[in-house]
Amino acid sequence: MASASSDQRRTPLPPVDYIKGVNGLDKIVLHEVRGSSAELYLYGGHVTSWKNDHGEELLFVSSKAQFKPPKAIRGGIPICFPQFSNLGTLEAHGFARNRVWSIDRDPPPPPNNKAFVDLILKPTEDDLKIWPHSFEFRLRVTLGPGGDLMLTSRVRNTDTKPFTFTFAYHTYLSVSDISEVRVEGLETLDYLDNLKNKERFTEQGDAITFEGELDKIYLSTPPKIAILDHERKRTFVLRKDGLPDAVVWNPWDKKAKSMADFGDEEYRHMLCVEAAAIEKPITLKPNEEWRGRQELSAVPSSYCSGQLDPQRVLLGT
Ligand code: TA6
Repeated sequence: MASASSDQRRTPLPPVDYIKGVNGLDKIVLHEVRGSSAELYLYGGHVTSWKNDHGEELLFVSSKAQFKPPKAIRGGIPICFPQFSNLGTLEAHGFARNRVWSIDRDPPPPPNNKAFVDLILKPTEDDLKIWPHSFEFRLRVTLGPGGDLMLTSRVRNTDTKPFTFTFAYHTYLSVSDISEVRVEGLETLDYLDNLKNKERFTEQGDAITFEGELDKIYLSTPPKIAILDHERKRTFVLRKDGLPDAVVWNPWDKKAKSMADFGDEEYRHMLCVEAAAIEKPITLKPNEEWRGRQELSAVPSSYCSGQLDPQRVLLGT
């Protein structure tokens, strides 16, 4: 049998595929030439997969995720807008993650040599009944040449009056085992503890490790946070802009068992680190636009009994 020509072997995948995903939901796949990929659903504007050039999945999606409106997909990167909260009259964490977004066929200037897609969300008549503010939300998902995953949200006030919102990229990272994980970059910061009635505390002076349920909103955090997975010798670096806060959440065993769309033991293999704007809600005047960006990269870390210098990771040196 004739072997594929070298050209055929090297024929690159189209950078963007439009296919059907779970339950026939519309899904977009971004490919990067060295083999990295990302996937997102129009439902929720929801990134559900980010793989490195070895095809390793870097995000966590629960095996019990329902992929069925109106329930948000459990895992990946849910978009929390127009509120980050389980309180109030809106659905928990707002309604953006429970709506079908459309593809922006006339995107602003594309990023050079990167695979990307632009999605757009505008409120329906029903949405305006529960949140009476007209807006245009453009989400750009980009896969960079090094496999970095970037999400850029632009929210424009298209109404005649100001509105205020809070926001988070509710990112679920895949980890070997939560006991192997530490988070650098949030030391000594103030945080609101969701497990203690959102009371304000100050974090201790060294890395965050995990021995039980943790649900904290860190305030005015640095633009870079490192999540180190000792077992996999992998460090996630989260860079953010326009998002001063960061939520860190692991449900642990009891809360895991209380979630129907989350496996009882899955808490061991995930950690949420969420670039957010919560403490100081964002107010937009008519026609004003806000931009919130997060970039995720996964780097090999020779993190073994302190060999990795977290400061070097955070400072990017
Ligand atoms: O980001 C942490 C958090 O606010 C937790 O309190 C927990 O409720 C989690 O979000 C999941 O929320 P969800 O609405 O997606 O079940």
